[in-house]
Amino acid sequence: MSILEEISENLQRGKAKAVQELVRRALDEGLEAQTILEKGLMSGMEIIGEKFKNNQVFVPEVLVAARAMNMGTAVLKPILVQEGSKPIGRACIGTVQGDLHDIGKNLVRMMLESRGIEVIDLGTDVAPESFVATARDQDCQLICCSALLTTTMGSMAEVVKLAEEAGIRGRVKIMVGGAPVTQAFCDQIGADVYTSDAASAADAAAALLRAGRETEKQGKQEFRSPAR
Ligand code: B1M
Repeated sequence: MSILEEISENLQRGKAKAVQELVRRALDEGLEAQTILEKGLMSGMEIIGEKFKNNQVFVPEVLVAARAMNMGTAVLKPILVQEGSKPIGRACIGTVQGDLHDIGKNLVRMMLESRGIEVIDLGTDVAPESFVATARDQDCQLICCSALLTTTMGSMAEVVKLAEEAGIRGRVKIMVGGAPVTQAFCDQIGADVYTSDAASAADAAAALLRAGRETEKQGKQEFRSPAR
């Protein structure tokens, strides 16, 4: 069994400590952090997801696997995220109201940070009002909403509506994602950007912040980059 398969296996069995040790060993053996993330940790989580769907495993097993996933990614974080560089912008991120899934949101956060974006993590079960108040009060250029449940994704529409009502829509871009979210849904609720995975979310966020800086240079009032 390869070390990536071992990581996946141990994650599925919820062996958080073993996962952490294996991730460290894989790094020592020279494997790329991104490869360990995708082919070890995420692939294990995908298998658990499939088993959960087919009623082969249940909430407790999924919970311990999720914990192992988060502990494994914690080892990779310092490598994937460049510390100490000047931020290119600021985002707030959270999983929407009623939704407790945080693995995808944590990955998006990590990828944003790896692109030099400062991130305020609001956690899970975040009320639309909190997203908007944070963006307004803490001068965020991006609001990033994650949802994993079809029953909670509607809360993203409320974030867009409240941002409009708060008068910050011109300077804040709203990004949405998560398994049930689609481009069509993003268009329907009037959010700015939908991306299907964490790396694309980081690319899109960096592009938005670059565009904001250009707008600022041209002396326009709208969406601007912070970098101060
Ligand atoms: Co839940 N759960 N869960 N669960 N869970 C799903 C989502 C489900 C699809 C499983 C299934 O039935 N097949 C299903 C949802 C069905 C639906 O609505 N269509 C489901 C359900 C029903 C539930 C409960 C209702 C179960 C119950 O209690 N009976 C319950 C709800 C609790 C709640 O939130 N109120 C529940 C609970 C849980 C656990 C607590 C046990 C656990 C979460 C633990 C945790 O997160 N700390 C859990 C898990 C782990 C899952 C599965 C198995 C895995 C989700 C995951 O972490 N995937 C999931 C099945 C599945 O997805 N196959 C399932 C890995 C992660 C990396 O992917 O989050 O999609 P994901 O993130 C991706 C992209 O979506 C994207 O980037 C990431 C990859 O790069 N992305 C963004 C995410 N956010 C983004 C934001 C962006 C851009 C991209 O821009 C801002």
